[in-house]
Amino acid sequence: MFKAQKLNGFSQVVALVMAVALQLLFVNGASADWVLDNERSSLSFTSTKNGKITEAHRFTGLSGTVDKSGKAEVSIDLLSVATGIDIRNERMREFLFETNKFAQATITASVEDVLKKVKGSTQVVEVPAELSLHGKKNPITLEVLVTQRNKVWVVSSMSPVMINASDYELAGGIDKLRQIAELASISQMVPVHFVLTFAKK
Ligand code: UQ8
Repeated sequence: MFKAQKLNGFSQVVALVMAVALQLLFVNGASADWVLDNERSSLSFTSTKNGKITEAHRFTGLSGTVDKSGKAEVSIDLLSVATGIDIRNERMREFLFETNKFAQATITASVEDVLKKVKGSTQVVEVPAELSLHGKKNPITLEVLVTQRNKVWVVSSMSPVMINASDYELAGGIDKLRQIAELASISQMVPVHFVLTFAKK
């Protein structure tokens, strides 16, 4: 009697584990049909100081997914900021992005119509999206060139996405960087460019 009960209990645990595993498989399968390939993607931005010195920078840590229902999400690891000067990277993490509080920026969009329209072709489309950065969330419009071929989606900016630092409470951080570097000015308008590759999972 005791033995049978113990076996039943064990079987129940096995059944539960299998059910959870199956559910995880289903949920993952449904939520990530295409996964961002960081090696074949890039996201860069420029800064302009003293009204005349423009420099290009990038984030090296990108991740993201697009599922069949068209839910797209891209995360930017703000710790991965790469300006070519280590001390500047550190200052941007600490005083601008405040990565101890806001380690990532995320972009979300519904691209169901784009997936249908572009399948097997290359087209320019406008994608309404939402950018969450430094604790602030704002709508943005992305004008992108989208190509779908051989189980891969490539999405690139046709025109730069213009970010106004004050929309994300980053104006104070930029001023702090300006003071530390003893500069007369740093532009608050920041153009962002990207090329993203999503590969079939
Ligand atoms: C299938 C389908 C269609 C899918 C679509 C999927 C989808 C939804 C895709 C999403 C696409 C996507 C990823 C879009 C991107 C959207 C955007 C806009 C993301 C935002 C990215 C971001 C976080 C950008 C940064 C923003 C920002 C406000 C940056 C500020 C930059 C500035 C102004 C930096 C100042 C640098 C500077 C001049 C510092 C001064 C300085 C210092 C401090 C220093 O220490 C130093 O060294 C000693 C210097 O050098 C001498 C300095 O110059």
